[in-house]
Amino acid sequence: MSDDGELDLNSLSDEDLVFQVHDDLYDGLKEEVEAAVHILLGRGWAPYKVLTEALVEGMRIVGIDFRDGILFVPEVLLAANSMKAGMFILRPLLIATGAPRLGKMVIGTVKGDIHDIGKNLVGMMMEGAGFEVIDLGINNSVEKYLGAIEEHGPDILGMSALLTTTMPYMKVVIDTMKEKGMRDDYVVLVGGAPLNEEFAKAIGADAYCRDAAVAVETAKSFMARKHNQLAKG
Ligand code: B1M
Repeated sequence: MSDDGELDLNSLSDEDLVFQVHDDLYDGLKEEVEAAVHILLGRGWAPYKVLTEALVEGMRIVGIDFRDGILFVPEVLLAANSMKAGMFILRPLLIATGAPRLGKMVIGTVKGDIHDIGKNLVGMMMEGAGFEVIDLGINNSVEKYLGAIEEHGPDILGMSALLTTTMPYMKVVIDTMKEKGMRDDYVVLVGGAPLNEEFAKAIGADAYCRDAAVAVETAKSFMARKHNQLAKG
């Protein structure tokens, strides 16, 4: 504690500071979260470690209490804003890898769904891995996805859904792609907390991605396959 009774984040051990970030995220204390992210980076933590151990884990705890009716939408919004502020600091660090361009991805959250933290994280990690990412934001209709595909000609279409009520919309998009005879021209990756592999298979996606790291690995392996096929002619 400092003289004025405020907690001095710098005085905490790494472990305590990470717990403090979880608490501050929970309480929606954006400036404290930002300060702790800077401190951890200053102590030599890799950006990805800060992201996963401090921010993503903090949001996981928020999610449990939201589910159990201990936290409500206004509090979760504050937590989400704090998370985004932390991610904003990490973004350039996660992206600045100088990796060669591996491919292009269009990504967006499906219609009716405004959750974007996970989708943003996937976008960041994909950029960091060398993909060009076109982020359509939230609440995307099938027309919006198809328009973006036409405009940008990506290798991969990524869709995110966090609600059991919105995840079926992914099938609407994939079915429309099939109807238009364009499904096989793109790799379709899907993700979001309520999904699983079975669901991805059932709707005709190419793969389910449990988290951002898996999304990157899956995208890379699909791109490698594509290049091998092209090389074979
Ligand atoms: Co919402 N919410 N929420 N919420 N919210 C959940 C999803 C919920 C599980 C909470 C709960 O009850 N435990 C629940 C859904 C229940 C269900 O459908 N079965 C829920 C609900 C009910 C709601 C509302 C309906 C609440 C209400 O209004 N009564 C409402 C819906 C609004 C709408 O969308 N129409 C709502 C609103 C909100 C807020 C606005 C307050 C806020 C969103 C703020 C924002 O995103 N800007 C919010 C939040 C923050 C959450 C929780 C707490 C956290 C989500 C999050 O950001 N996680 C969430 C609880 C939970 O998920 N446990 C919850 C952190 C993020 C890093 O993880 O998003 O899973 P995640 O992303 C991961 C992977 O899933 C994967 O990689 C990411 C990174 O590793 N991934 C992909 C995600 N997308 C991918 C796409 C890919 C690949 C991988 O493409 C290739």
